[in-house]
Amino acid sequence: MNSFSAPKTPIRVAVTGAAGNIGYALLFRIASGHMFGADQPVALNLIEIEPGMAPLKGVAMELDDCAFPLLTEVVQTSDSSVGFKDVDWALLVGSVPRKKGMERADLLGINGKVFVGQGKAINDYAKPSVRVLVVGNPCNTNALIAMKSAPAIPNTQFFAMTRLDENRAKTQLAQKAGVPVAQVTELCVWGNHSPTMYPDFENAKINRSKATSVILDESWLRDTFVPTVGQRGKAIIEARGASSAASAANAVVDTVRDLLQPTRGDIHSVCVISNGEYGTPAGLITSLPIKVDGAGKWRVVGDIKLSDYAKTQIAASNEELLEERKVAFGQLGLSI
Ligand code: NAX
Repeated sequence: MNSFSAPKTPIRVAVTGAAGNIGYALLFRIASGHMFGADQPVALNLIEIEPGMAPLKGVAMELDDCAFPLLTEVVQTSDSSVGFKDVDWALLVGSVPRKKGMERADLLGINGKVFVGQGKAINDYAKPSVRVLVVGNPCNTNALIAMKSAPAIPNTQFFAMTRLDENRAKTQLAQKAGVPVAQVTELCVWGNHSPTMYPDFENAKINRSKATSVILDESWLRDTFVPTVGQRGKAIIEARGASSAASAANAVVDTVRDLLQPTRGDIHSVCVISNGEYGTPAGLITSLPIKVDGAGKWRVVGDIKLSDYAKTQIAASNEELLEERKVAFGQLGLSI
């Protein structure tokens, strides 16, 4: 007897900033099945601003030339109403970088406008079940602005990325302890994706034991590890002459994949809407420890014990997010 299974419907993924550095490292991994699985077809909606359309054409040609069996369609557009049409996922990677002479407040306002527009387009054209992951910086506040601009989409479907920070932190601990990185688990990065983020080494595990019982040098943990993780992006720029791209794209793949499958034996750092968990200000999109259940629903892990030191670090990072929100919302005329 023959058994036939119907071909799966493609997952449609919008990627903004698709011709940029992260886009170039990300698209090929989505199209080859690393994000959604080896039997899941995907369609890509690549979104760029006008100056990015010519290089985007080249990227699309390279996607063609890979002959990916899972890739069913590639849309190239600078029109958000086309780019976000019927998408299941919106990966918002593109944003305007800070230029010489630009104040932080200017950057928040400029990017804020972009994310208002993209949020509205997602609201109007994407599937109601769309999930939105913001990578473009300042990613927490950009995600919050997109969420506010998309009232028809549940707040729980908006995320910003701190997985790169989690991955960086895990490797730092693994190298210090001299163990393979897979042995480092339960390491949550809390707060803002900025140098103020707090990688919680006190609750992290190394080979299922407390990391602090394996790495006994507390001053290294506080004074070297924490700032090294916070400043890693800067260190990459100094070494490479360009910002993290492949590792950022890898973290996008990790984030989406781990939001789609039940979490086993670990927790993950994702910036999600806060309901006041662990004293974080409700209504912010801030990095929290999450797990996904068998039905694909995420929740904030509720039983983590934070020391006074950790609480102070997390509060300072969230204070920065409150300030970002105040400045950006003020400029955009959004209400909290
Ligand atoms: P690039 O400057 O290489 O690429 C950005 C691309 O976005 C460009 O092609 C540009 O034309 C496009 N773009 C700008 N505005 C757009 C808009 N309104 N709509 C669509 N496309 C638009 O930057 P890249 O290295 O790819 O980094 C992208 C963003 O990721 C930056 O904001 C960067 O700061 C941020 N990062 C975030 C990380 C995180 O962990 N959350 C880590 C890596 C990275 O620093």
